[in-house]
Amino acid sequence: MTDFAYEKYVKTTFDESDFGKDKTLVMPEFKMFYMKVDPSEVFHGDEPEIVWERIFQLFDQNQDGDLTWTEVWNVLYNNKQEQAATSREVATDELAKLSGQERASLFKQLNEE
Ligand SMILES: [Ca+2]
Ligand SMILES: [Ca+2]
Repeated sequence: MTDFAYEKYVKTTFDESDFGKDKTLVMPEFKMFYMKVDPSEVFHGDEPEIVWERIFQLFDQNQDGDLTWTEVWNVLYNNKQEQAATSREVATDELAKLSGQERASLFKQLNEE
């Protein structure tokens, strides 16, 4: 997904999860939201409350108990950048292990696709 498509997806999900339509997410709304956009895809809603509270606090930068779009997007967008950087590093490490000939044939394959 491009950054723009991802932002659009997250924003739509944010609006859909905002049942009170007050432009912020409180805990039950946040749970719905986070299960859909969580990049690690490990949350199913049955996690202990303390786990959710930790995540919620991470997002709630001004600690006022609800999450604005800006707060949510700041955290998610930074996570996504970090993940992209990590996968780039892994790919670079893998490339470094290849011999010159393997690398040449890999690039040949990539160019043919
Ligand atoms: Ca709301
Ligand atoms: Ca807040």
